Amino acid sequence: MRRSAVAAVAALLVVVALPAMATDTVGVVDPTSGYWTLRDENTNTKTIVYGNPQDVPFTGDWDCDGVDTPGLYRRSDGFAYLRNSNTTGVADITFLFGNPDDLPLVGDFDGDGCDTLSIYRPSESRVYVINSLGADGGGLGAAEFSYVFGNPGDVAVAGDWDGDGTDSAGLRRPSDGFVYLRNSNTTGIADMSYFFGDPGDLPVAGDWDDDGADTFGLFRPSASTFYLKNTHNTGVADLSFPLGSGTPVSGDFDLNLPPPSPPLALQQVASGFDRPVFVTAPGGDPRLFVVEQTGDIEIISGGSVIATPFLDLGVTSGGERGLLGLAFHPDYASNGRFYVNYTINSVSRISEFRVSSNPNRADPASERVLIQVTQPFSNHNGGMLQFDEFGYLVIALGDGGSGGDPGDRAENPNNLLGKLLRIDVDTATGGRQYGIPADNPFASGGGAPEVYMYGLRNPWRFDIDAGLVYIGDVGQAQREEVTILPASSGGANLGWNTWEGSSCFEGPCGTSGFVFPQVEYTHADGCSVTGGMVYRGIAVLGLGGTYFYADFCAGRIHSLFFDGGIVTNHADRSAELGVINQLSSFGSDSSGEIYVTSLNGRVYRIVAR
Ligand SMILES: [Ca+2]
Ligand SMILES: [Ca+2]
Ligand SMILES: [Ca+2]
Ligand SMILES: [Ca+2]
Repeated sequence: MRRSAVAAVAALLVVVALPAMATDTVGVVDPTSGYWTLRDENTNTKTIVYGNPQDVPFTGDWDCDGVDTPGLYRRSDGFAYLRNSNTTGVADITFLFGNPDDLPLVGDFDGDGCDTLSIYRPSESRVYVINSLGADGGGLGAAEFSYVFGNPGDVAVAGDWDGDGTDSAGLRRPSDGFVYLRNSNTTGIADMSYFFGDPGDLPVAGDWDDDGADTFGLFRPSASTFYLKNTHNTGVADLSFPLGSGTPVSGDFDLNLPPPSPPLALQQVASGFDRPVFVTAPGGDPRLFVVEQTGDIEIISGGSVIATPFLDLGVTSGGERGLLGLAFHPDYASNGRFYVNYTINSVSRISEFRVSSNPNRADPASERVLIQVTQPFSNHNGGMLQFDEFGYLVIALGDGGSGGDPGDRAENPNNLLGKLLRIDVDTATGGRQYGIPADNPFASGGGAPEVYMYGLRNPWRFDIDAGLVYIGDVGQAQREEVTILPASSGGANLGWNTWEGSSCFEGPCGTSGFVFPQVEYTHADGCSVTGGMVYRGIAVLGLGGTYFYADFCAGRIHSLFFDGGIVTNHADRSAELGVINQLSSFGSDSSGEIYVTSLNGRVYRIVAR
């Protein structure tokens, strides 16, 4: 948002190339969760967690290094909390701030290249300029001077409207949708004013086009959309884009993100399936196996569907019941064994089958039931199956259903419901049809030995990739979530039904001992998360390591990158991939290419545009 005085002078004098001045971008802060989603010049985003619910967020360059970072004003204790890096963490500087009703006004009012935290006091329509930060642990210094600008109800932001290297106040007047800008920090009328946006829009300021002068932008909460303008006059925005929901912030965040994803498209592979819920393939096998909720596994081979199903399994189907998951043994090519997760009558069954002498037909009589769990209600049956990097089968089971987990099964480590389980299908020990991996968290007591992770509501889909587990857990009525955690964190408690995402569901809601999601969204943006997969194919250059997920109701596919514990490049891909009706699942073939299934019978593949 700010530009140093040195750079401003240099721009006038120097004819050789200047160092590139970074363009300002925007972010949104979710007031209920403290998640900050910051966007870079390439439209990639990074999510960090900072602050408490209801903190007033802002950004500024507190340490004069050219990078804007978060700050918070916490009304409950009157303190400002400033942080010097765009990462999850605690404040670097903390001091008491103003009066309870004061609003933070961040800017470089003396042109020294450092932002400070000044005050706009709405009750007086007065700007109090303070050109130094409060000492850590102390109070904010006295105002150096103040000036009157605006009317009661105006919302103030600071910016360098005339590009002279010094910030001054700008106002957005919600009552009439006008912007009022002042170029000097003195009492007086606006130097410029113009109409921009709708009454409820929230202002940000920044140098969006890198010309050295700040201009206004607006965030429209009703549309979760930014409208950025490069000139000080009435007219349409130069740039608009959606970016989550919450409170807008702006600045040069220098996020250093991975390169943007290549543009994608969705290509239909086949249609006419009966409620397809998954696709997968054995390692090295060119065929694609399509799981139908109604009990068949179909094969797409050489571009066409083989007439007779691979397996026609008797299941109890409908709603959230049926044939829900399929995983081929890592040694399928030699042992012909595969595993299914399905419901029949009122039980969930994890069973092994074998292929017959015909490679396109399973032997329906080969079933070996490994696990059978009674389902107290028809919904929340989980469904996913996947072998991990150690050759153990990981199994998703929901909390048993109804609403709110009435039996508190998910948090009970002795109950198999509301869990990821992890078993060894190649051995049979302790009177079971399978073995227990020695490093399972409760292998030697404290809970059921099969339990791998718990506190899950309905983990319909997960993916294990490169030492990480990506779990999409379907929420109750408020929040959908994706949690990404190391595969080595067996015993992790994902919170349900104490927490629904980062929202307290059944208190007391302490935070200790719980793992919280990296991604969550409310039912304003969907109804049921469809956990996805990490791209490991070769057909789309530059897409490797990208995780895709979606929402069943919204039909929008999102992608993100997870590295070093941080979510970046989190993006809504619906402009490229469209909106997919009843998006039931993601899946992959043996080459790592990613597919999408819809209950309407179609199977799509994600391809380069
Ligand atoms: Ca800085
Ligand atoms: Ca300054
Ligand atoms: Ca100025
Ligand atoms: Ca500009």
